[in-house]
Order: sequence, then structure tokens, then C-alpha cells
Amino acid sequence: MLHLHHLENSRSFRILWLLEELKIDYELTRYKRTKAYLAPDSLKKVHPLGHAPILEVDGRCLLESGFIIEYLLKHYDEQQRFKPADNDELAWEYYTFWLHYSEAKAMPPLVVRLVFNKIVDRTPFLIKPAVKFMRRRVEKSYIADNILAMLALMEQHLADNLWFAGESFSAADIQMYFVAVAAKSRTPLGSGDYINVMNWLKRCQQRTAFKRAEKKGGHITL
Ligand SMILES: N[C@@H](CCC(=O)N[C@@H](CS)C(=O)NCC(=O)O)C(=O)O
Repeated sequence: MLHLHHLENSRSFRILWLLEELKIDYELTRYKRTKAYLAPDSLKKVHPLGHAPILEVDGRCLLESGFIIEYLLKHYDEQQRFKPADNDELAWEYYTFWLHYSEAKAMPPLVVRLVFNKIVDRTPFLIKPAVKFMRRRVEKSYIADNILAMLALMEQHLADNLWFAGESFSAADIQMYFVAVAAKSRTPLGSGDYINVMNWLKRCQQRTAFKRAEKKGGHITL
């Protein structure tokens, strides 16, 4: 039996969505974030790292969204509906690149931005200006350009491809969805900006399994 430990507004939405796409039975436990926007201590009782997602498989804890996705596809997607066929070289390259890119390069600046925003929110009034100054420095030197470059890369790829692996929807779209929502929600955008990314987001949201996952796990608002 599979048991997903899902933290609200987190990467564990990826696993919830994939489980719904695969239409397999699983148990779901939902966790609320603390006031500091962290995972609650109860998640540490499941695994000492206390990060989401955690997928329990016969009492073993699987961590890392990319690994959990590969595990689920290996064991439950015999017809390779959510991963390109091995002999489709270009689609396989796209799929594997985006699956890794999402956590290796895309998420770090997004997390740094989130952490700084949360620190500013929680800083006492008197020293807030100093912390805001620090945030501006970090935003300028490391975060903003990285996020804009990432959005441009996604936009360029989606201008030529319907989905991240090319012609067909795959788990790379599931992995990248969280990245795109985070990048979009914390970046000032004009109405026509990154139109291919915006249209791809809508295509994801229209999927029945996505809607079921949102109903069970909550809407992602970052
Ligand atoms: N690279 C990991 C990241 C896991 C992770 O950091 N999860 C965040 C949620 S998006 C978390 O649990 N944060 C709560 C905390 O650190 O207390 C993955 O892809 O699964």
C-alpha cells in the first residue's frame, strides 16, 4: 500500500497529481504549514528530515519528488504513458533534462526568494528596513536574473513544444508545474509575458487528474 504524506502548498502536490494520473489506490495524509511556513513536527515522526513529499511504500519512506516520480513510473506505468518511450531519443532527452533541471537549478533561487520574503514578514518593525535592504541586494545579485532566465528558457522550449517532453504530456510537466507557478507568482509580469508558459499552465490545470489532485490536496498558492 502506498501512503503519501502531503504538505499544503508544497512539492508533494507533484506526487499527488501523478498518483491521480496513474489511477492507483493510495492513502493520503495532509499536513498544514506552521506560522514560520515550515513543515510541522509531525512530519518528522514519519521521517527525521521532515520534508515533503514522503511516500511510504510498505513501511519504507521514499523522499525526493524526482526519485518518487521515477519509482512510481517504474512500478505503475507499464505502458509508459507518462514517460517517453526509450527509443524516442529527443523526447527522452527533453524529459530527463526537465525532470532534473527543476530541482537542481530552477528551485534554488525560488526557495531563496521565498525564505527572504518570510524572514522580512517575521522581522520586528525596527530592524525591518535593514532586512529589506539585504533582500534587495540578494534579489538583485542572485535571484531576479536567474528566475527571468529560467522563465525565458521554459518559454523558448514551450514555443516549439506542446509539453516539456515534446508532443505528449509526461511526468516532466508535473515536475515543472510547481516551478512555473512559483516563478510566476513572485515575478512582476505583464499580460502578454511568457504566453507559452501561461498556456501550458492552463493545459495542465485542465487535466482531470490535476483537478482531482487539487480537490484532495488543495490549490497551490505561492
Ligand atoms: N528536493 C526535494 C525538496 C523537498 C522540500 O524541501 N520540500 C519542502 C516543501 S516544497 C518542505 O518540506 N519544506 C518544509 C520545511 O523545510 O520545513 C524534493 O524535490 O522532494
